[in-house]
This record gives sequence, C-alpha cells and structure tokens, in this order.
Amino acid sequence: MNISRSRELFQKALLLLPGGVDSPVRAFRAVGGQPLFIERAEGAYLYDVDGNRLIDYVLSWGPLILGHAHPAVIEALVEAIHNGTSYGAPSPLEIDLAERIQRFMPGLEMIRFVNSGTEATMSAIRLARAYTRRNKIIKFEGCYHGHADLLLVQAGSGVATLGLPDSPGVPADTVRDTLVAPYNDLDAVESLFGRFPEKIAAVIVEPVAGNMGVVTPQAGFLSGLRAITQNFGALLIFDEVMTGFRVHPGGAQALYQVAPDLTTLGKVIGGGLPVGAYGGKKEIMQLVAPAGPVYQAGTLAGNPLAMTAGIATLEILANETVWSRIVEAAIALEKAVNEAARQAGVTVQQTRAGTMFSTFFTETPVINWQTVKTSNLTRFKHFFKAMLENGIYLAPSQFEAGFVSLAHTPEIIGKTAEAAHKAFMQIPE
Ligand code: KE4
Repeated sequence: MNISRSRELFQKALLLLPGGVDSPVRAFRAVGGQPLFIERAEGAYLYDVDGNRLIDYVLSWGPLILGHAHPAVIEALVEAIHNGTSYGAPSPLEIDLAERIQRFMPGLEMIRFVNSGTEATMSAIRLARAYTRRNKIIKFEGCYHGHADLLLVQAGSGVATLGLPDSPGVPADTVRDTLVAPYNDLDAVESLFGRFPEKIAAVIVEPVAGNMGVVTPQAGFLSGLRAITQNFGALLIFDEVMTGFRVHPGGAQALYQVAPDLTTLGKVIGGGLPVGAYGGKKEIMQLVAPAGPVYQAGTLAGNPLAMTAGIATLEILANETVWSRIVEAAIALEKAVNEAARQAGVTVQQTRAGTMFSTFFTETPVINWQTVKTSNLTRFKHFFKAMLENGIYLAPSQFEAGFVSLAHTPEIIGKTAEAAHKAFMQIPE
C-alpha cells in the first residue's frame, strides 16, 4: 500500500506535535509503522492522503455510529453553522439534546454538557465527593476514564498501549485517594470498603470495559457494585462515554438493568464533534454550580454545533430498526472473524457487547486486565498489519475496542471477512 504522502506528513507532524499526533493511541506505536493521514471519510470508509480507501472499524473511537458524514448530520450542521458557531449563552439546542438523551436514559434526571469524556468523568467525581463529603474513589485495572490526574492509575487505552506506569507529572498526593480493584472482582471491592468504610465517595466503572479491549461484566458484577455502594453510602458512576448507545440504545444501564447514581457520556452524543456530559439523580446534580456550590465550567460547553450533530444522530438512532441493523452487522462480523480464525487454526477470544467488539489472541477467556495481558501482542500486530494491507482499518492497539456503524453493510462485512481469512492465514506460527 502506497503511503508516501502520509510519510511526508508524519515527518512534518513529528516536528510540531509530540509523537506527531494529538492523541497517543493514534501513533501506531503498538503495531509499528506510522499513522495514516486521513483526507476525508464517508460512510464506513476512510480515504487517506495517498488515495487508499479503508473500511473503518475505529469510527473516531466510537462516536460515528451512523458512519462518517451521514447526510442528515451534515445537512443539520450546514444549516446550523449559518446561525453561528458558539454563543457562550444558553440555546434551545441544549434542551433538545438533553431531552433526547433522557428518552434513551431516563436515569439522567439532570444533565450537564461539557467538551470531552475526560471533563465528564472528572466533574462527576468532584460532584460525588462533594455529595458524600468523602474523598476516596475506586476504579478498575484496565479501565480508562480520560486523562484527569486522579484517574491515571492503572488505566487502560493509550496508557496500557504504551505500557506507561501511569504518568509522570501526577503528584502522589493526587492519586492517594484513588483505589484500584481488578475488573469483575466484587470481593476486592468489598474488601476496599471494609478497609475504608466511611471514606469512599464513589465507584467509577466502565460497565462494559472497552479500554482494555472489550471485556464484558460477569453475571452479578454490576448489580453487586450497585448493592455494595448502596450499602456503604457511596455513589455508583457508570462511565458510559463509550458504551452509551453502543452496547444498547439505553447504554449498559439498560442492557444490564442496573441504575447508577451518575452517568458520564461522550462520543455518540456529539455525532463526531467535541462533547461530553454527566448526569443523574436530581438531588445530586442540583449541587452543580450555579444551582449549587460544586464548580464546573466550560467555554464551549453545550455549543450549538456539537448539540446539532448530537441531535441529528440521536434523531436517527431513535428509530428502533436503525440500532438493530447496526448490531446485526456487529454479530455478522463476529461470526465471520470467528470462522476465519477457526479455518486458519488461530485461537482467538472474540468479545462483543452490542456494536463494539475485540479480538484477543489468547486461549484464556478474558475477564479482566490480568487475563487480557495474556494476549499475544505480536500476533495482534501481524493481524492488524495484514488487515490494513487488505484495506481494513482496525484500532491500532489490542487494548482498544472496535466499532461498527449503520454504514457497515452486509457487503462491507463480507469484504472484511475475506480480509480476515487472508490475515489469519498470514500470521506466523
Ligand atoms: P475523551 O476525553 O477522550 O473525550 O474521553 C475520555 C474517555 C472517558 N471514558 C471512557 C470510557 C473512554 O473510552 C474515554 C476515551 N476513549 C478513548 C478510546 N479508548 C479515546 C481515544 C483516545 O484517547 O484517543
């Protein structure tokens, strides 16, 4: 595949941007080679600067559930942009998007829009600490909740991808109150509460983990977290930045019927524009300034363009058949990849929750960070590169999720299956 123009651009980018990228996991560090520079995207396809067309399973790390440049989203944005790009004042659009989110997730009695998932999770934790008047939080190994200092502890996603021991620049004091438990391990959570019975403000969890690759909650894990937090007076925060609208139209809280106290969102609700949100019980959210004393702010929070793209996206997702078509594509892909691996005699663990999926190169069922780490990263790397050579753009890290969209037609899934068959055959023993 010719990538000469991407090579030129990467050399220039390396002089201007740390690692040549604006987010670490894009740098292809885990899979070798260099990132492709994208010129445009449409439907299920990315078009790079060298004219290569690639079937995209990253979809901007989840947001583009309708596919790239969906006509309804573009049309809405073109109209909205003529009304200006940011008001720094309330607009009816924020009410419209909040109401639409509530129709999917009624547990969000009140919502605050922010500009990223990181802002959403850091704000939700500040709120939980204020509401409970406690400082400690529990997160899980391999889960990633954005790059706020207090959450960069044994995190997944790019932190895991780069094998970072968390991050320099985060003072020990900042993470002193961040406790970590293995994912799917209720006993570990119970014992942390036993050690700090009155000190833990909240448990924050990816209700389906996507940032160590897709790892699903074992039966009873989420309901167990609900019971333990209720019992000890702590809040349960579902970080649904990735799982929202992806594992179920109503998120993991609908799929598993567990009601968190607070939920964080991002990605899909912005339709590809910068967005985040946190929300939940009114009695908690009323503490957020200016209604209450918990300060949080943002210049572009609730901006009209992100709201417009989110409204257009949820408008289409509200059509029941749309979401089921997307999940059917994910199921077809799962079957095809499993069959291709079987025929090639390659053992994989395929995981999927709704429209997000992963392929692990291990014989061990993946239930947490420790089992995910048994994946053969060299095999993953060969698979990634072979798929890319065959026109398929997967997440360039074993510790990320893949996503499908409304634009991933049966024909596109079929092409992916053919590529997977070739790719598995090319993996060296
Ligand atoms: P952002 O700050 O990147 O908008 O959201 C942070 C975040 C919070 N919570 C969850 C569950 C998330 O998955 C994320 C961000 N996800 C990563 C992908 N693993 C974003 C991609 C990247 O870092 O470049």
